Amino acid sequence: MRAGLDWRLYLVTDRALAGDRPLEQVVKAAVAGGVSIVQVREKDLPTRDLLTVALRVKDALTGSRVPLIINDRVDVALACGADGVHLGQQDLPVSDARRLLGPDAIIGLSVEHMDQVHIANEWDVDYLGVSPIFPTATKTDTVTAWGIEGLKAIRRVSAKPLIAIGGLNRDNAAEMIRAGADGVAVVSAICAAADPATAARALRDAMHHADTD
Ligand code: TZP
Ligand code: MG
Repeated sequence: MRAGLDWRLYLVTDRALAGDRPLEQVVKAAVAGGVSIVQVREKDLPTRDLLTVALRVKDALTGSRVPLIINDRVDVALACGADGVHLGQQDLPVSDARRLLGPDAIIGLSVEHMDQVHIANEWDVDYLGVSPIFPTATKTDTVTAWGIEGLKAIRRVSAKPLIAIGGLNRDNAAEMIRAGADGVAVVSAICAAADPATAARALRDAMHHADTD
């Protein structure tokens, strides 16, 4: 559990969407634009290659104070010295991840059903990934989308930081904050953007207006 984190703009990587640009370059630009957390999520890579990518991204984050999270893989998080891990419902249980990574690690958990939200209230998990808010072409093996009403319903029963994910961009990010999200996670809105720094800044600005509306 880590205090004082900025949850607001959470980048999830997809090097295929980054095209021929090195992922580290996209990550650096995104951080310059205001991304506050980075998750390495490269589902198709063998372990060794995933570790290499994670180490490169970690390098790109040096000096930024932006935490590095690894999707699914506690072993890779340990091997690269990441700040934490993001778990799905089929990954290692939160309690095992916590035991392996220690009390200071950031542990996130995807929630797809309301019963999972209630159970997570009892767990030592730092944030919930509300997955997905909207259907998205970036991840198609998702369950029923929560929508805005689903996000509001989760906010009513959970005190955990909530990170909304799925189909989010500069046009709907503010609505997530108004519905109770602490932050917004994006893949394509930044990784596929021609200018990731500008894309991140636009997301950040959009959410800033949500606070002051
Ligand atoms: N988990 C739920 S939806 C999603 C993940 C990793 C993909 C979100 O991608 P995009 O491009 O931001 O809609
Ligand atoms: Mg997962």
